[in-house]
Amino acid sequence: MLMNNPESSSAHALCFARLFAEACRGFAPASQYEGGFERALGVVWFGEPPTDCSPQMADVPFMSVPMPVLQTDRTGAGELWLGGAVSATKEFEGIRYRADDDVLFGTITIGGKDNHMAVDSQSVYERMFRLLDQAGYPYLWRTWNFLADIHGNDQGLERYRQFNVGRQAAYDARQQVVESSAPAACALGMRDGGFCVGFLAGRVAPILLENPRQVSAYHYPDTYGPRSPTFSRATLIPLVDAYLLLISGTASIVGHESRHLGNVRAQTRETLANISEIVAQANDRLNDAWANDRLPQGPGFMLADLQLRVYVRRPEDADAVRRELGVCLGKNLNVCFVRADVCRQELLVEIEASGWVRRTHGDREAR
Ligand code: 3EB
Repeated sequence: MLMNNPESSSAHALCFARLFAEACRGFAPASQYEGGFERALGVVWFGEPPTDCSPQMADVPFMSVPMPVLQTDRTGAGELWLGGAVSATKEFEGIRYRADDDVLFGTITIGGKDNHMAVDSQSVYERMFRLLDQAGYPYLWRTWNFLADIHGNDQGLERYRQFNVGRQAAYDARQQVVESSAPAACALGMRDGGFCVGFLAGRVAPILLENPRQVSAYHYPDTYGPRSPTFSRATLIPLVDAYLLLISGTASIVGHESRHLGNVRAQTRETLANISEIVAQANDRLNDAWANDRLPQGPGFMLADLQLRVYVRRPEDADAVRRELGVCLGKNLNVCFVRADVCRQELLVEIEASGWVRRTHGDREAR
């Protein structure tokens, strides 16, 4: 199995490793992981599912998203989230999940294209909140939302907008203040399947980040739908020995308006400008955190070091996006391309990113 994240060897912190299809035939040997698959919390997977899973791996909560992976050398790709002392897989109202002392990963797939999207999304989010409250991981850090036929009409409203109606209703029912609880997220359309959601939740509150270049999504005007999307631009999570940065799906939106219609290269550059701003916001908060920990200012997040996933609407645009990324960030990128429908029709590309910095650096005793 291929892993190209050096952090994945760290024994206790939550981390993830990139998985590739050719390495995942068999999805083992576990010996290639320190601690093997006992540490596996779950998998987020795109493209053709791996064949011949080892029994150990087959039990891991596995979110299989039927979106084509746009790489010539592989038919499937994803990431494996690793925790510390991870529980056996459990089930709660259709959600399969695993947890360790700090974090819970869960995934659920329901419905089909003909279901009412608002009902499905409210149901999934309510189940998720019930699980988080009962299991004691009250803070939602990240959600991945994938829905079939995202632009389709559902009782007079686009399915993505119905999805937002249902998601907001679940937040209303939980009496949560969206501004202080919305997770990092992405929401994309696929050709097949129903509605699948994956999520990470934890015992510590994430630091929620917004982007000054963009109106917060939960404050979008109602021209984008009767209820706003419920997500933050990023979450920064203080783990025991690292800060984890989870950047939401980010697109060519400035203020609340889509920019560079029809121009995928310009959309890519605008998206990178948005992500850069979010990274700068994260580094500001990191500096506050180092000061709090009485540590010298440590290294910050760097865009070119993050793990990226790029969703493109038209497969033929992937090369142009790859070129733009190369120009802006260099050639040594950790990036995976997936074909998907971005939630506004005019958007051609959306990029999400994640990364870590160590929480302790220099003298570990200096606390
Ligand atoms: C945007 O900025 C682009 O509905 O959860 C990005 C990330 C987008 C998450 C969501 C939507 C969502 O509005 C779309």
